[in-house]
Amino acid sequence: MKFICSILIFCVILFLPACSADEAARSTSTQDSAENLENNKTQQLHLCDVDGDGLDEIVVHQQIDAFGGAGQYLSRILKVDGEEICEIFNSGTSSSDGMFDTGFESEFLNGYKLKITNRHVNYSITIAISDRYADDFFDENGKGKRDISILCDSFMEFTPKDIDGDGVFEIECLQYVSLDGHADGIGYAKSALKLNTETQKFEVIQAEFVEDI
Ligand SMILES: [Ca+2]
Ligand SMILES: [Ca+2]
Repeated sequence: MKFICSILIFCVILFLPACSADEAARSTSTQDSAENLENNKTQQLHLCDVDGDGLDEIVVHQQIDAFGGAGQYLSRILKVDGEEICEIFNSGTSSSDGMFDTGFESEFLNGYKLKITNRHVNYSITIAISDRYADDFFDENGKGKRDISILCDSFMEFTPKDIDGDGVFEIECLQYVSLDGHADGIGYAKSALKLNTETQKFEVIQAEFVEDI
């Protein structure tokens, strides 16, 4: 399967225009395999420089399952080094629980409220939780009765963008957010990832929770 994916990636790359670091990311969406056509899954491919060496990396965003919240996705960044292809990011293996952790956390507040923060950046928002979830998560006085934190799904969007205009691309991400299961959706977590070239790890540099997109 990996071999087939590599062939597909390079076939698509062959038809992309030549590029330079100060252009917008070259992007394409493919639905060209029989399996993907059958399941209506989308693969997105972007070429852009995420590590600042002037050469493009390959950003691959694939839907791997249509079920569960907004679907399940795998996002990868590949670096071409001579004849070698090195994977420098994989959303499915970047943390111990098998999914990249963008650092969103939450706590219930009195009065049917939920406070959402982010470990990596100074961000906080307090939202009202609808009556729909009142009985499950709050007692009769509106006080949170369960010690849970929000669930952030895999990246439903994983899009390169040069946020600060320095020619090196960051990645804008979007995750479906729920309280205790996919049926308890409350909104979306937006974040931006940037490669730390010293640690060679991607770090969250922006974070925001939105109730609608
Ligand atoms: Ca590069
Ligand atoms: Ca940048």
